Amino acid sequence: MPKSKSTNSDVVASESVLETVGAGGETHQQASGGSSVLTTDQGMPVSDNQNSLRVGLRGPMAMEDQVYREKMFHFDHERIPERVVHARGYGAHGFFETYDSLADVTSADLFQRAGEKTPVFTRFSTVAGNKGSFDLARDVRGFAVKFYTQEGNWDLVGNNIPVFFIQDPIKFPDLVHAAKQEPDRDFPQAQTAHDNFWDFISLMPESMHMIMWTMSDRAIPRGFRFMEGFGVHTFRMVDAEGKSTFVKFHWRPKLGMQSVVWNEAVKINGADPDFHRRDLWNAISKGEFPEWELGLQLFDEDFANSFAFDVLDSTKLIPEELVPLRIVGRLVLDRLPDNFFAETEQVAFCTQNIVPGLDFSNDPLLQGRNFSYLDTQIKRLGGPNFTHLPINAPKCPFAHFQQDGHMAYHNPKGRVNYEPNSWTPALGAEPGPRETPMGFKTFPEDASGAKLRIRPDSFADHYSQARQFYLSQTLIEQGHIQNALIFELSRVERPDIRLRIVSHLLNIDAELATQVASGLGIAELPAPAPSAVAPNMDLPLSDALSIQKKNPKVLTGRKFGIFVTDGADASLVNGLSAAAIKAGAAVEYIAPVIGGVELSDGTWLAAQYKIDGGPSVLFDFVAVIASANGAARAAKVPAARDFVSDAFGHFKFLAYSPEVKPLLVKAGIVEDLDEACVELSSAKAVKAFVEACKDIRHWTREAGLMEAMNGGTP
Ligand code: HDE
Repeated sequence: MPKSKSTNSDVVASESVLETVGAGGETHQQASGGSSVLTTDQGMPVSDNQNSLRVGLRGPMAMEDQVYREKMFHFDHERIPERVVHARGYGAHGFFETYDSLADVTSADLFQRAGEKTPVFTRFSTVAGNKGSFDLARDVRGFAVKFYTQEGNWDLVGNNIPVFFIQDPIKFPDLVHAAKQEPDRDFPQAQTAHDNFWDFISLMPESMHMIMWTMSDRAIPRGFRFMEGFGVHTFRMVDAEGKSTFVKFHWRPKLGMQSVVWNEAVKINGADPDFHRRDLWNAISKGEFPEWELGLQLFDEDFANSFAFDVLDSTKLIPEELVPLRIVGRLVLDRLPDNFFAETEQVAFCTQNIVPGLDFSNDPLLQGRNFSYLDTQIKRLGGPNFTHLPINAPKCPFAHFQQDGHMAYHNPKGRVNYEPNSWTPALGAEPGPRETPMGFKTFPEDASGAKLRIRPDSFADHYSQARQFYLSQTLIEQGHIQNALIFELSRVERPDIRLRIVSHLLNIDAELATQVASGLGIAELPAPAPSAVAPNMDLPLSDALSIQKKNPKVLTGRKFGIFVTDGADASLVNGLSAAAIKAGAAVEYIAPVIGGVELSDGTWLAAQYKIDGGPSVLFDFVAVIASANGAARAAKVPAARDFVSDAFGHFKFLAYSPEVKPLLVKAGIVEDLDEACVELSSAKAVKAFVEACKDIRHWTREAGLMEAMNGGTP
């Protein structure tokens, strides 16, 4: 049966919009703005966006259909290459506010005036996974900040871990190849638990310090808002007189650090693969702007020479106890991008982007990065003009003679495109910009020596700081590192690789190596790996390296999940919710059906989640408040049972109304309930429960569990 031709009368030309297009030189108004007329890229109004042009009712398509061809051509080219590493990321705009003038150490314009606000764009990322991977991979997180200063863009392209895997940039492609999917099978995605990664690591002892960090809870953060950030390398600050001071950059989250536990991470990835980006989006949308303070470790050449490790070696850090942080300002993220692709995807961070008053050090990784980032942006963004994109363009005045290339958006005006030149307005042309003595000057460091492919002896100690990090953790955190290593290595097929890793662990801590070996069923410990220099077994411990020791004990930014059923005690629900909100937390409700529930006093409570879609892994603390009937029914529902048993298994604080006991019985936890599982029998109990939640997790429960499993040491 021939089909009848449908017409499109939905899109009606609006004259007022047509007038706007073309006004003020704006020729690219998008059709997305309210009632605009839909046009082609060329600005031609489109009469039918539902049907392509055909010959007759059932005949072939006419290739003449330029509207179809343009639309499909554009669609076919929508993707740009994703980043080789850090492909999955999420960004936000904000500002950096300088607390006090830093003129004593740097002439950098953004640090001169107390209260000065510099606009920034920040992008957080995972490293190994592809763009569509999940957020809670065990991985390093990128923490890249573009400061749009009055003297040009400064990109501080850091991570949430202060050290790195390798010492020489020539190893970076090998590291990344080994970490990403194996090339024949293209899996596993976004995880290092596979042979190639651990094979490479086992042959690169310099990575051992970083491995301690990536196996720690730092690699499974609760959200971007709960992470520290680090510039990693030693940089220089240079003052107006040309005096140089070495500097390491640290970001400190106002909410404190928090991580999830591994089993939780695995489940979050299923329940909400966008857990981190959603958290950032929600926080900024609600006006709860995430904030970090910038801390500097400042030191001079004398300190650098006296320090036991080379400050140019990115596998080492300087403990805060040795060089305390000078807090110099705050970063506030207060605006979401208008468009993910235009901003977050197209932002091009380059470590080479620094400003007068800052300089590089000779850290080989930093020097190597300075080539790689520019190079990668040309590939990703298709040419040298990526600074013409608004997200990458400086926000200060700029003038240069760069011209042409793909997509040149603002070539210099006028006759003169070279320098020096002798043009003047009297001769008929503007001479264009000139260099200034105030411009960027490289610190005139002495540099001489033979050209060598060599690693200095000062880079040779690969284990001492790994040991320092491991021993500085709480026993619980040490247990997490052991378990992470056991898990990762249990996914490695080749026993010789597992053994090689254990041989390195023996140089870090005998107990760590023994626990991991036993978790892997290795009956006989291998010999310790040969070590270029004997590790220092006595480095002082550093509390600053532990997440748990730094718990700020606040509920701000945390999320309470309250599972309610019809008939739930209204005063209990309202009292708990009010106490949690007063303490700074957000409250969300989970119910048997998404519509919500009728509470005991007849009021209606809307729910944000149906129980199957709102597992307890999405919340920091949980409560179940149910009627007797509701609890009995919930006890039959696997998702409701998981809600409480997972919360318990993830060492969360758990509160419940007295009627909920049958659910706890069915969930198999009733006999194990401890002081962090609180029956809400009174208003006092509610208050005490909310107060106790400030511990964030009840680690004692985990200690007991470990003791039961190990028959001794946690
Ligand atoms: Fe990167 N890194 N990296 N990296 N890196 C990239 O640049 C590279 C390193 C970091 O949100 C790439 O734009 C080399 C350390 C972040 O857009 C690439 C070496 C640190 C981001 C690249 C390193 C980082 C990147 C891929 C060893 C912490 C994401 C896409 C010498 C201090 C930035 C891109 C964003 C991205 C190269 C090591 C952080 C290929 C060669 C150390 C946060 O250029």
